[in-house]
Amino acid sequence: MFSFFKKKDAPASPEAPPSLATPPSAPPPAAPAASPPWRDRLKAGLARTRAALTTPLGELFSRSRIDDALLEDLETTLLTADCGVDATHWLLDELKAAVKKNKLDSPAQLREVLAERMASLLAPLEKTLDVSPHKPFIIMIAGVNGAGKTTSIGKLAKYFQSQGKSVLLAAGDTFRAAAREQLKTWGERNNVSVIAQESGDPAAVVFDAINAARARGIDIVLADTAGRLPTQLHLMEEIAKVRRVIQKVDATGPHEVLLVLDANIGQNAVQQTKAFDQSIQVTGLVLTKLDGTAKGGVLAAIARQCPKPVRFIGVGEGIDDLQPFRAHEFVDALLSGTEKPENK
Ligand SMILES: Nc1nc2c(ncn2[C@@H]2O[C@H](COP(=O)(O)OP(=O)(O)OP(=O)(O)O)[C@@H](O)[C@H]2O)c(=O)[nH]1
Ligand SMILES: [Mg+2]
Repeated sequence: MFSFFKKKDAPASPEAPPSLATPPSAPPPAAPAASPPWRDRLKAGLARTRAALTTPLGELFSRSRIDDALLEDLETTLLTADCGVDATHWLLDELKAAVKKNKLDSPAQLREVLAERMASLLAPLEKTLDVSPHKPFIIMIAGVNGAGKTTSIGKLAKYFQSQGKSVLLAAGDTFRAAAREQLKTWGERNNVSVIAQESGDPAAVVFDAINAARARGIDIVLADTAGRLPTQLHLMEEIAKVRRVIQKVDATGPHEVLLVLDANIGQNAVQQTKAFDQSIQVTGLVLTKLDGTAKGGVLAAIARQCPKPVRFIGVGEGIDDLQPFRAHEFVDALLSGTEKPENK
């Protein structure tokens, strides 16, 4: 039914980021003729997280009463979904306080409180990216190898175009010719220009792209960069230089520094966010591959440990599988199906 579930042979999300010598990613797959509504795709995408959650949660919430055993099992479940120790304990403290204060005794009520507290935890991360203050609005994309940067740029180009904005792509991943080709393919699919150079310096490519965008009156520049690990200090210095060069061309830029995180990496997302933030001052996150993971709870860990606006979330490889993050919708999708069965 859903495009990304059909692709049984779709490249598996890497457990560990591949090295720079990783073979080029496959070209973007064709968009489905008619996609199911986003809400359905989000729910389907989060099915695995929910499965990790629902088996125990469904069971927990259909128990007859709230007791210590239930709260302990809930703690394990939240940790399994990668909420992290800090967020899990915060949530449990909140739940225990609500149980006491409101004299709750039914697990169904506990589910309601969990949904409500989870939503309030994630709500501060919901901040729409406003691209109107600058023209061109310069967005720099960073992240580890294979996180989904280039694919997200392809999806973002379509998204911004659908908002009536013109877009230009900068092929700042100059490590591999295939990376340039991958971006060009997305450019063709979206009918937008891609500024690339045969070889050389990513900062120079981005410099050219910003000037081209100015000359052409383009609204948004999306600058791709090569994947890198925060431990690769020379590469972190290189991306910091890209940032500095952008600032030289436009003293107000970059207007957004998006860190792309693969949801499969779970708790590592917290470390990556902190490390990239230190080098390039991250202003927003894109969380990809929520369809392939049992770890959607990582957003709760991010909310507690390194809060940054989650601008977009991705639940598939298709061009429409990326949307702005909405906390309530996310929590609904995460917990849907965990209601206490009617007849119990
Ligand atoms: N299932 C799924 N796959 C995704 C998602 N986003 C990206 N991918 C896939 O992840 C793989 C890597 O994506 P890329 O966009 O090439 O990642 P990248 O960060 O640009 O990789 P490098 O440039 O090599 O560092 C591709 O096969 C994408 O199709 C997503 O939300 N869900
Ligand atoms: Mg890439």
